[in-house]
Amino acid sequence: MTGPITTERHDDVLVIISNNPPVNALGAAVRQGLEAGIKEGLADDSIKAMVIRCEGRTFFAGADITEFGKPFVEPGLPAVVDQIEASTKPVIAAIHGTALGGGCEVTLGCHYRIAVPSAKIGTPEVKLGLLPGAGGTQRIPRIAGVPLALEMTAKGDPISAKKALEAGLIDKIAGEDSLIEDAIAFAREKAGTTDLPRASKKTAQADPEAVAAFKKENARKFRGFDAPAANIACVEKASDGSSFENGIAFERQEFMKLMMGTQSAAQRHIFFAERQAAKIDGIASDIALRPINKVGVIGAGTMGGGISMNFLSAGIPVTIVEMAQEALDRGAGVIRKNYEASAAKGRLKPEQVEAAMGALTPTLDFSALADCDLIIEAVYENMDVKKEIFAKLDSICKPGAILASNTSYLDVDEIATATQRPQDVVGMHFFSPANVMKLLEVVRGAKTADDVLATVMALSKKIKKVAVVAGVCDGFIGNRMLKPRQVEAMKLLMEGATPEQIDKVHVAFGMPMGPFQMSDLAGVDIGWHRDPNRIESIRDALAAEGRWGQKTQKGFYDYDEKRNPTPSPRVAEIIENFRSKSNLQKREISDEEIIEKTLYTMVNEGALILEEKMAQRASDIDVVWIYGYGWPVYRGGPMFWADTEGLPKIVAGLEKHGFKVAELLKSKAESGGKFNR
Ligand code: 3H9
Repeated sequence: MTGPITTERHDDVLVIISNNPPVNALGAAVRQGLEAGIKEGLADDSIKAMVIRCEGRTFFAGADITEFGKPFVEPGLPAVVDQIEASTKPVIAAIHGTALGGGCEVTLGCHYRIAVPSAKIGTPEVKLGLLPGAGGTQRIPRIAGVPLALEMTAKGDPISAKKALEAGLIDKIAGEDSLIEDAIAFAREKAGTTDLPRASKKTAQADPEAVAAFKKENARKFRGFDAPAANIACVEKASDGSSFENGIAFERQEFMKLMMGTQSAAQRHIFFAERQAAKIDGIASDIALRPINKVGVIGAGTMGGGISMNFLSAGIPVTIVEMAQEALDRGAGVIRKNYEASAAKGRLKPEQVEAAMGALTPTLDFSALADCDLIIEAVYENMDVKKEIFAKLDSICKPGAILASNTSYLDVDEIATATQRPQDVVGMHFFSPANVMKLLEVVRGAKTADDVLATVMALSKKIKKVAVVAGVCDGFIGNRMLKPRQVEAMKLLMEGATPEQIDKVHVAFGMPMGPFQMSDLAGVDIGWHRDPNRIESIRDALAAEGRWGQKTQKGFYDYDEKRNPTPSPRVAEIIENFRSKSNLQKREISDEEIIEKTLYTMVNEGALILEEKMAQRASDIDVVWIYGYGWPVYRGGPMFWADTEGLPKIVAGLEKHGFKVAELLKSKAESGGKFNR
């Protein structure tokens, strides 16, 4: 046999081996090979059982997503899974790494499953806006029951081998290093079995209460998404007394609906966009990286503390420096409290809390940073202060240490001028709360060395961040695009919209919150304290009255003790005052106008960012907005969304309101192009 599938005889056991790097995706050649492998095993009388296993780092990680949307090549995965299940000789799945999606479904077609202890099994299709479309929604509930099937399909998180064993999704745990031998021995044990267990022949018990509870519990998480409900419906179908064939027909119908929809296209776009973001144009992927074994953080405030936790959690020791003992103690105390809260929720073991805290060295002594490989400055946004710190770092830090600033908008090149080593300076813009938010904007200065950039990008994966390279410009990618949105939202207030109306439009769009809810959360007073006598805007007026947002229980909204917002009559008055002072007439503002002014302008700014090469690619901008600002993943990020809406429509909307349209956006709209291919 040629291609990614080969077979190997071990006396009476035929081992069917997939070798399709990097993740053994079930592309056409793999499916054809599997089909042929099973036929070979069945045709040979000396073969009594078969084992399916994979080479490389993982068992099949699912269907080949790159094939989606392309012409279909026989055989389909459902047919291959059915063929395996129908085999009259036992077929055993030997699982290592992650058996995901179609890979999990292949195992469910097998009569028996054996896995190493570190293996994970799951159906993450929902995260691609899909459902397991090769029988998974029908076989999982039949083997493991409705509640687990709901968890696995509609939420998509994989389960451990141990949990899979308990649930019957695997039959045996192999030795971590003896999977092949153990699987062959297991196959031999099962050779000759005539009544082979077949998942399709089992029945699943209906569990309407579990379904109702699951829907209620996850309503918030599933808001706006099509795929979770489709997964749930399929699992219900598997347990409502329908035949397996009818269940499969229903699964296929729902799968195709999702596959043709815009949500899955958006979610698949983000899957690849996230991986693409890790790649740096013009830098070889095998460039030698600088070792990062110890990290220094300057500033033990909210940002510094959160940043430190990322490294501590990844097992990298952190030295955290502050100016005053009290601030240092408070910062270290908050870190401990956060870890203990995670432990209380069962997410960490007490010994993990102690291990993380044991790797933290709080100090007032700047010179303790001398042996750090990476130092991240996380003090407040003031150029002079930052330059002073970088000059100090230049004199203390060892040669080759990477000097990073967590600035969210300041000029990294100017910061670098404070040192004699601008090639070692880079921006690392974490998002708050820095221990939770997945996005990291890595800011490439004019002189940042290639290996510095590559090291920081690789490190970000280690600390479980999704990193995007940004150029030096005001606000980089994310905050730069946020600005027109905020500016236009404020103008709309002046013209007659209310904060509630604007926020509602954004929430209905799928954002976790609207611009004014976000201001209240972040603090209406940000930037105002520098000049508290200034009352030039609605925002200033709110800040001057102590309406600083959620922290003072009033901002653009009034809040009760539980932080529930209600529209504020006082805010309406303040807006009215400003409106009359500006001689503006209040008018009706449509939801469509809100979208055009607040979201189309973001797309326009995104186009400028691309024109200026401040982002490497449009999909990077999408990643920033998904992971940094909660843009709904089912809309694929602002640039993907613009493509879906149609660029001529975006241009027309911008021109209607007199905005200057970015050249790139205009030319793409005229030529029928798109930001993302
Ligand atoms: C499905 O199965 C549908 C069926 O139910 C129904 C069919 C009818 N296809 O993530 P990594 C690439 S839907 C194609 O960096 P890791 C990935 O783009 C599928 N390519 O590695 C990257 O390429 P590059 C359900 C894929 O070690 C490279 O492999 N399954 C696929 O951090 C390495 O990936 C899933 O949703 C794929 N299925 O993580 C699982 N998967 O090097 C999706 C990966 O060019 N995959 N690639 O950038 C994953 O979750 C992770 O890749 C995995 C490994 C955990 C496996």
